[in-house]
Formats: sequence, C-alpha cells, structure tokens
Amino acid sequence: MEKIRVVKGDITRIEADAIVNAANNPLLGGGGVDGAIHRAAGKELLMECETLGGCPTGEAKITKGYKLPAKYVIHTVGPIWNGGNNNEAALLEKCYFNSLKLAVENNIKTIAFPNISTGVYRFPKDKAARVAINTVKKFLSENSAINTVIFVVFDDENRDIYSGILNC
Ligand code: AR6
Repeated sequence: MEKIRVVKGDITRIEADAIVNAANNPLLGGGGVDGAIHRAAGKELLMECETLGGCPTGEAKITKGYKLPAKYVIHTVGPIWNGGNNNEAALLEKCYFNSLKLAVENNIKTIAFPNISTGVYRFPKDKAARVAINTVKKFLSENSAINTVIFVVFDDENRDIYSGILNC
C-alpha cells in the first residue's frame, strides 16, 4: 500500500495518530489551520501550549490532541516567505523533517500534514509542495517506523499540485 496519501478537507477531522499544526513562534494559536486546530481541540490545547515556551522556526513540539480525533498535535513553525533567498526552503524542509522525527520518537504511525507556510506565510504553493514531498519521501526511505503520511490539502490549487507531483 502507498505510504503517502493526499486527502482534501479539514485536518481537524482526520483520524491519524498525529496531525501537524502550521503554528507561529509563540505557539499560542492564531488564524488559518492553527485557529481551526485550537477550536476543535478545545482550550486544554492552549493550556498545554502555554507550558512549551514557544518554538523556533523550523522546529517542532508535541502536545496531546484533546478533543481532536488525533491523539497528538505536532506544532511546527514554517518560514514566512520573503522572496526565496532567506533560507525559506531549508526552513520548510526542517519543519517536515523535525515533525517526522518527533513522530517516530513518540511511536506515531500515521501523521497528517497541512500545507505549511502556504497561507498567511505566503510560501508559493508549488515550491512548498516539492519541499514537502521530497522531504517526506526521503524520510520514509530511510526510516520504516512511519506507516502513512497524509497530505491534507484544503484548496483545489494545492490538491491539483499534490496530485500532479504524486501522480494520484
Ligand atoms: N485543514 C487543513 N488545511 C487548512 C485548514 C484546515 N482546517 N485551514 C487552513 N488550511 P495557514 P501558514 C490550509 O495560513 O501559512 C496562522 O495564523 C490553508 O489553506 O494556516 O503556515 C498561524 O497562527 C493553507 O494551505 O498557515 C501563523 O501565524 C495551509 O493550511 C500563520 O497563520 C497553511 O495556511 C502560519 O501561516
């Protein structure tokens, strides 16, 4: 069975061991997918996030999922797009890599990613998809602990980009 899947929809509804949040440095909630995850998980998620001391860009931290179907939330902070010559691609790669590493450390078998940085942070969607897919494929080829990675696409443009690259 394919280890990588593309699903269109709301990541807060996904039944996976972990969903990834495209958060910001303070980890105290925000708009976009971050806001949706906090709303669906309930206020206990914010309370746990308040104990984490924030998160540098490219790093990842884990919490419980509370009212979400997912057992865990992995919070990562994507780069803000600033023209492309400011380490944006390397930082985005770190988001995917560090989220997967944290997943393995927590015995997570299925993990769902949103399209990190492609909303408020304005990372071009096609470039971001290539970074996401290449990083995940490389990780899976070197590490057998993760069974399934789901790319959750929220808009038609990202759905077409991911389906095109992955041929699905
Ligand atoms: N499920 C799946 N994907 C979603 C959902 C959802 N419910 N809602 C939005 N998306 P963004 P960023 C998609 O802006 O660019 C927040 O305020 C959305 O269409 O959520 O990394 C944070 O607090 C887009 O493709 O995250 C930070 O301050 C993708 O998720 C900042 O935005 C990411 O868009 C982070 O910006």
